[in-house]
Amino acid sequence: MISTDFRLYGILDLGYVRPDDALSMARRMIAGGVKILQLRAKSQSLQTIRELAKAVAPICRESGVPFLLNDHPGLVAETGADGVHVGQDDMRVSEVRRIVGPDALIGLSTHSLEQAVAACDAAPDYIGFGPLFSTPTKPDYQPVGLGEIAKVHRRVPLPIFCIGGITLENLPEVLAAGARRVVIVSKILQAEDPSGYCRECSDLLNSSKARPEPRRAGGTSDRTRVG
Ligand code: TZP
Ligand code: MG
Repeated sequence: MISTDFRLYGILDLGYVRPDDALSMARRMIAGGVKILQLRAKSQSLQTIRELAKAVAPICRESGVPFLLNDHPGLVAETGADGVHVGQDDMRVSEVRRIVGPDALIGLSTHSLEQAVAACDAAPDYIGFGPLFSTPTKPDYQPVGLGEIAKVHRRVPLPIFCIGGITLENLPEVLAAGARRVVIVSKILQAEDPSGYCRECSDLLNSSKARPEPRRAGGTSDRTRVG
C-alpha cells in the first residue's frame, strides 16, 4: 500500500554508490526520512543485485520502508523485496503482476502526460513522472517541465512521484507546481550528509500544503489505497 506519508522516495542507484557502501547508504536514507527505497543497478550482474537486495530488504523491513527492485520482477519473492519498478520499455504491468503476485507493489515510469494517463489502465500502484528537469541520472530524456505537474495530478488518480533533477533548492517550486511526492536520486547520494539532506527534503515535503489526492473511482483495495 502506498500511504500518504510516503512522500520521499529514495533510490539506491549503483551508478552513484559502490555496492560496498550500499547498506550504510540505505540506513542513512531511511534515518533521514526516505519512506520508500528502490535498488537500481543498471550495470551490475544479476548475482550482485540478488545479494544486495537480500541484504537491503531486512534493513527496510525493520523500518517499515517498502523496498522495490528496479526491473527483475523474478527476484522479488526470492530477495524479500516488496515490489518492483518497471519502465515503459519493460514487461507490461499485467505480466509483472502475474509474476510478483497480488500483494507486491508495482511502480511504472511515465515520461509524458499521455503516458501517465495511459498508465491508469495498466493499474500500477504508483507512477513515476518525469524527468521534470534534465538530469545526469537519466540523460537521454526530454524534461517534461513543471507545467505538467498540476495536469497530471488532475488526470491521474494514482499516487504520483515526480522525479528527475529534483534538489533541496528546487523542491519548493516543485511543490508549488502541485507535486505531492518526489523521488530524489543523485542529490541525496552525492550529499556530504545524505541523512541530513533527506531530512531537509522530508521536512519541506511534510510541511507543504499539498492538496489531498483524488481517490480511485470505484473504491480502492488495501494495496492501492492512496488515502
Ligand atoms: N527516471 C526519470 S528521471 C530519473 C529516473 C530514474 C533520474 C532521477 O535522478 P536524479 O538524480 O534525482 O535527477
Ligand atoms: Mg526498467
